[in-house]
Amino acid sequence: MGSGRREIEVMANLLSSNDIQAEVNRAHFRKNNCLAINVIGSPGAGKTTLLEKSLPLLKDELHVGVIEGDIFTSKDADRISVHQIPVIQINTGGGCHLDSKMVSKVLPQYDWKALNLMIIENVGNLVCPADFDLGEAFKVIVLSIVEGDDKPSKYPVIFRNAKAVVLNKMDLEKLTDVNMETMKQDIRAINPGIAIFEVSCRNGSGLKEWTSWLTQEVKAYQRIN
Ligand SMILES: Nc1nc2c(ncn2[C@@H]2O[C@H](COP(=O)(O)OP(=O)(O)OP(=O)(O)O)[C@@H](O)[C@H]2O)c(=O)[nH]1
Ligand SMILES: [Mg+2]
Repeated sequence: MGSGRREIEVMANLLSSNDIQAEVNRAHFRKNNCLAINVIGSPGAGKTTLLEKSLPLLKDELHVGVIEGDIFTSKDADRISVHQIPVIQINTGGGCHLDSKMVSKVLPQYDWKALNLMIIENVGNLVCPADFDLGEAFKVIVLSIVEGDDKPSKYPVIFRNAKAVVLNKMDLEKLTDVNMETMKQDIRAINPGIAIFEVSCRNGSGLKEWTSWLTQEVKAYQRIN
């Protein structure tokens, strides 16, 4: 009982120190007029692929930087660097999520005058990253439809806290028993205002809608900033 209480206190302190640094990061993004988004999803949902496919569509109007979060390896940063944009890999060395201090350490390495969108790909995980504010303007979920239509109701916290969800791998719909209406209804029951995009990174469907929405979000952020 006693040790249980101590564990709860430790977790609360960890979160509050994370929140303090997150506000510092948020002020940094605001000062530099750069919209920062925190992209969250299970391992293999297609987060890096979505970035790879979105960057060519975003590049005409926006100047994009990327922070890649992974437990080990720089594989995702290597994939993004092909697009000739600034990208830094953070390895958590075992941690299942990025935190605001890890993000703050890499911020000085970017040329902020040259950026208006910072995309942070979190460690593949649909649970832990939901609790850690990085200082982003908002969270985006990438959920591959093959994970199953029950996932939004089983993992509601992240859906409650996100501004948009990309339902990826739509090209595989016919090969699965996923019920798209159930999935979307469950998402809207958790978060009625969330923007939902049905995308296939494989055949390109839905990518234009997603990137146009994101471009508008950057413009809206810069207007009110
Ligand atoms: N069929 C299909 N496969 C896809 C699609 N998007 C991504 N994939 C594949 O899914 C696999 C995982 O994609 P990644 O982009 O590496 O996934 P991720 O979410 O970044 O994974 P982690 O960074 O390890 O968490 C790759 O083999 C992709 O080619 C899609 O729309 N359709
Ligand atoms: Mg990835």
